[in-house]
Amino acid sequence: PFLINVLNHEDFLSGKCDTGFITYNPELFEISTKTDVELKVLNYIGEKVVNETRGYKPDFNIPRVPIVEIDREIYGTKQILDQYGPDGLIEWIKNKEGLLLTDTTMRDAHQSLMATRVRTIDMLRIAEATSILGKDLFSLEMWGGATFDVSYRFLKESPWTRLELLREKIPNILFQMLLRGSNAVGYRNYPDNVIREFVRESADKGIDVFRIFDSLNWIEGMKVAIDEVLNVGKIAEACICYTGDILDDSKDKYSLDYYIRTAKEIEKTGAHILGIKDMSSLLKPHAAYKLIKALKNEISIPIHLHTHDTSGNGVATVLMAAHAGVDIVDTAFNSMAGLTSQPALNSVVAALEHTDRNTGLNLDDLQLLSDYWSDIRPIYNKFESELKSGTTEIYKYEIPGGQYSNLRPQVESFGLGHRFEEVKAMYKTVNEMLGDIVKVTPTSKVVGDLAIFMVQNDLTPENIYDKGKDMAFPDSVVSYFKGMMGQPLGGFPERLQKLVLKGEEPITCRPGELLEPEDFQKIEKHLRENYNINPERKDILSFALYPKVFEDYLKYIEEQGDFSRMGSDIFFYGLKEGEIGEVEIVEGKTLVIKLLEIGEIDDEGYRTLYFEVNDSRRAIKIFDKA
Ligand code: 3PY
Ligand code: ZN
Repeated sequence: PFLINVLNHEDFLSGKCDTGFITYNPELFEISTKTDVELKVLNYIGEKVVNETRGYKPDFNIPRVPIVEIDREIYGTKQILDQYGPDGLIEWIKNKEGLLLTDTTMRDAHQSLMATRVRTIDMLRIAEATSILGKDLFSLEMWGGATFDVSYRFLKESPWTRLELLREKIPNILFQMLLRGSNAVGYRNYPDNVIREFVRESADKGIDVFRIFDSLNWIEGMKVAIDEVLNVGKIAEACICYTGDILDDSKDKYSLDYYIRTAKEIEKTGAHILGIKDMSSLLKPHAAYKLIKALKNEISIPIHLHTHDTSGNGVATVLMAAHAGVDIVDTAFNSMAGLTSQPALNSVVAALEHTDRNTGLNLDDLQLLSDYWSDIRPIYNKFESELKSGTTEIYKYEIPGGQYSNLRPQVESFGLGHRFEEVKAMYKTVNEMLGDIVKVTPTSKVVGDLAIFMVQNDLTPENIYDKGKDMAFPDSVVSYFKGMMGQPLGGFPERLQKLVLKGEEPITCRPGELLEPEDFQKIEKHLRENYNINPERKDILSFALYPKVFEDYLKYIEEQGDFSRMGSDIFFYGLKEGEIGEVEIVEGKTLVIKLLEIGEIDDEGYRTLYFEVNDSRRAIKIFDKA
C-alpha cells in the first residue's frame, strides 16, 4: 500500500521529489509499517492458537500492582555505593546490626522454579513498587546466570534492555548479577577481553554487585573477572561454592578447613564480599552456623550467603547463619520462594522481628510485592517442575536447584522419562567417578550429561573403564577433562581422563591464557553488514558470547517481529475465541484485538482466524501443523 501513497503524492507527481522526499513525508510510510506490525502480531497469536494451545487458555487473575507514590529522592544501598564507593558501602555493611536481605525473584528464583522464563514486562510492572516497598533491601539479584541466554533464545527479548529499563525504574537498590567467572553468562571459557568488556558494559548499564564464582572453586578462574570489577569501581563478591557436608567427618574432601583456606585466598584477591554459594541446598542449618562462625573469625570482609530450599531446610539455614553473624542472605518473596528456589524472604523477616538481627523491612509492604508475584506465577505454570515438596534426597544427589527442576524434562527429551530415578543415582555415581567435584554450571552439566549418556547406553562405571577407549563421550565431558573448565581440587582421575581424551594432552593453565582475544571490530562489521542494526558494544558482546543464539534472535525480530511489549498471557497462550486483548506494539501504541473465530481446517490444511483489530475486521490464514 505505501507505494500507492508515494506515487500519488503531489510532489512525486510533479517531479519535485529528491532525496529529502522520504524524510519530509514520513506519514506516507505509516500505513505500511502499521499493517505490517499488525499482521505480525496477528500471525504470532494465530500460530500460538492453532499450533500450540489449540484454543486452550486458562483464566489468569489480573495482577495486583500496588499503587505507590514515586519518590525521586528515594535513598537506598545504590546511593551509598554511588556516594561513598565500594569501601564506603563495605563499611556500612559491617556496621549494620540487622540482617541484610537480597531478593532473587527476578533471577535465581524463576531460573530455579520456571526455567528462567519470566519476561521483562512482568518485572517492569512491579519495578516502581519494588523500588519503594523494597527500599530497605540490600540488593536485587535480577541478571546473569541463565537469564542472558534464555532472554534471547526463548523469550526473544534483549537482556540488556531488561537491565536498562529496570535500572530506570529502580534507582535506589543495588542490582546484582551472577557471573560464572571465565564462563561469563555462558557455558564455556571466553577470552579475557570478552570477560573484561562484558564486566564493563554490565557495569555501565546498571550492575553494581558482581557475584563471581568458578565451577570448581578454582580461584585462577575468577581472577580476571574480579580484577575488572575492581577496575570499574563496582562490588566484587567472589564465591566459594559449597559442597559436601562439614558436619560429616567421613566426608573430608570439602572440610571446614578447606572452606577457611579458600575464603582466605578469596580475601587476598581484593574481593569486597565473600559469597557462600550453596547452589544445591546442601548447607544444613548447623553446618551454616559452624561455617559462618568460623569464617567470621578468619576473614574481615562481609559474608553473603546464597542457598536454596530444595532440602526444605532453607529458612532454618538462613536463621542459623544469621545467628552466627552472616551479613547478607539471599531470599525470594514468599510466592516465588521455596522448593528449588531461595528460602522465603517474608518468612525470614517475620522470624527475625524483635531480635538483634531484625531486618527493618516492613512485612505489609513485602506482602504486596509477594501478592503481585503470586498473580504472575500461574502464567508460567507450564515451565514449573512437578516437585511439590522439599526433599532430603538432595543431600545424597547434590544436584543444583536449577538443574534439579530441569533434569526431568531433559531426561524425558532423551526418551528416558521412565528411568529418572536411575539417572539421579547415576549422577551420584558419576560424581564419584570424577573424584567428587564441585557441581555447578558448567561442571554440573558435565556430571548430568555423563549420567544421561551412561543410562541411555546401559553403561556401568566398569563398562566405561573396560570399553571407554572406543567411546565418543559427550562434548562437555571432553571439555572438562581437557581442563577447559579449570582444575579440580585433587586433580583429574587419570585413568578416566586418558579414556576420554584419547591421546590429547590436557591443559593445566587458565584456558583464557590460550584463547585468542576476540576481534570486536570484525564482529561489528559482520553485524553491520548482515543485519539492520547499528551495532553497539552490548550487541557485539552478545554475539561474542552466543553467536548463533544472538543471530537467531536478530533474524526473529526482523522476520517475525518484536513481541516484548505483549502481555505474557497472550505471549504464551494467545487469545481464546471471543477474548479481547490489548497489545502494545511500540511505546504508547496499542492494538485492541478480539479473536472472533477460529475457522475449520480447509482442504490445504489452513485455518482462517477472524479478528477485530481496533474496530476493523481482519482475517489471516494459519497452516495447521497437526
Ligand atoms: C547459574 O550459573 O546460572 C547458577 O545459578 C548456578 O547456581
Ligand atoms: Zn542459586
